[in-house]
Amino acid sequence: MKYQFPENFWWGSAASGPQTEGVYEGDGKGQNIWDYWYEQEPTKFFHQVGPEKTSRFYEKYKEDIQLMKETGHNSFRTSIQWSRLFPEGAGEVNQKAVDFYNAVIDELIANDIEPFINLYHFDMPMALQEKGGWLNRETVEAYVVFAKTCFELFGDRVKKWFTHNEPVVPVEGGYLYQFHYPNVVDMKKAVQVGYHEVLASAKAIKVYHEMNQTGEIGIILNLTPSYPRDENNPEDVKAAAIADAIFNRSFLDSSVKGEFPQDLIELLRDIDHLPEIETGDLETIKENAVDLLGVNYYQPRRIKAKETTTKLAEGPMPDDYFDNYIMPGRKMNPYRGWEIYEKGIYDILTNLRENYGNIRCFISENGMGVEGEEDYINADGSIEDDYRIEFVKDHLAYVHQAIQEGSNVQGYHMWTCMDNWSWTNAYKNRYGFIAVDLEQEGKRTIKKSGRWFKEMTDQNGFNA
Ligand code: BGP
Repeated sequence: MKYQFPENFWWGSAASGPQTEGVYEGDGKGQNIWDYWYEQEPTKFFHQVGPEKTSRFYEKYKEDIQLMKETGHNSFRTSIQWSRLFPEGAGEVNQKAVDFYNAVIDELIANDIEPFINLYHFDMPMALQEKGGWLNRETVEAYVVFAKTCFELFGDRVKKWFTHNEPVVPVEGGYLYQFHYPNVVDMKKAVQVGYHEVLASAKAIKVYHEMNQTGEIGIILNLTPSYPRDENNPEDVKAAAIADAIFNRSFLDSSVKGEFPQDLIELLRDIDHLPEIETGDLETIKENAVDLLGVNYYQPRRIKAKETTTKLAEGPMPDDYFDNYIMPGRKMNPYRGWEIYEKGIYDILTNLRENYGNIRCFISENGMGVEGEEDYINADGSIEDDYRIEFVKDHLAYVHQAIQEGSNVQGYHMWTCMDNWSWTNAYKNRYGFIAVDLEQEGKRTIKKSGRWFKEMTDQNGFNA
């Protein structure tokens, strides 16, 4: 069967500033929470590898952009590091950062690769974190200044902007499950942090539109479809709906419909965890929905009604309402421990079509990582990552089906192009279709999947 995609489909990959740039303390960059946390607790990081050891995009961006071209990109997403542009989070702009991002944007455009720029990818400047980070409402205002500065500096050439990548992750990681700084467990704080992220996003969208910019602005969400263990068991169905409200609809409804889901509001009210909201906030959120939605998809969430009695924390936690469940017999990613469920991507796109006004969207991350070293390297140095090609094909087949049925999908970006540093997982999972050899000054080698991606994008589709 031939899977042919619409004309002008966006093909490419996604990355982020903190995971690729390097020069983490050079050229005027300020400290962010990752730099700080690594300094304080290096053992939290896989093999104790911290944010200083990236793929060095700061120096190698020209070479990398050529490789993007060679692997068939017509678009590429990265983020502007807040602490590079504003070393203190607010105040003086770092001119070296302006020069660097100008150079990257110009180089992409010169190579016919459209820059997609995200503003926040988990990288709170430490000067703001010291005052509470997203917990402090002042951070919302600092973020709006950061966003406005980016639109002013780069908006003449950047026409696709995103306010956040996966805003639920700093909430889960920093305030519930301890894989981001500040590494606390407190659901009330988690709710306030998430609320401020939503408000910051709406305010940035408002500014963008008021500036009469000529592009589009959206948000990137990791939508994790929540399936009940047994669709005929009302308790499982109810538990799955709660997980969906907390982890998906919290950000999806507020970004696309401009309002928070009623069941989530009721749940939070019952435990006295509603966030502090100021007059006018809800109107701002209502009036500033996104133009465009990025969907990151890696894995589904399987849910069953609560059976365990163990409590993860003294106060309320999302896990008080459901248990996660591993469905027997399912295909798993042996490297990451995640279920591989290709149809999940189709279910998300169908849901967006049926319940979210068929919002203009694209797949902004999808991919598979290998844990540990790349032991699939042949003696001659070639890298045969057929499993990655299969993974992408299987997901693209479902994206294709959704498009056939009317979903408004504009593109597909893989996570990621170059193997890169990934937060506390460092280089545990190598997702790139281009290998990066850290022992050899970051030498790049296109993997089999990178060559396949080029062929596929040249034909705007593939046979399977
Ligand atoms: C996404 C993030 C990326 C990247 C990716 C892989 O959630 O947007 O920043 O980290 O996941 O993550 P990991 O290496 O933890 O599997």
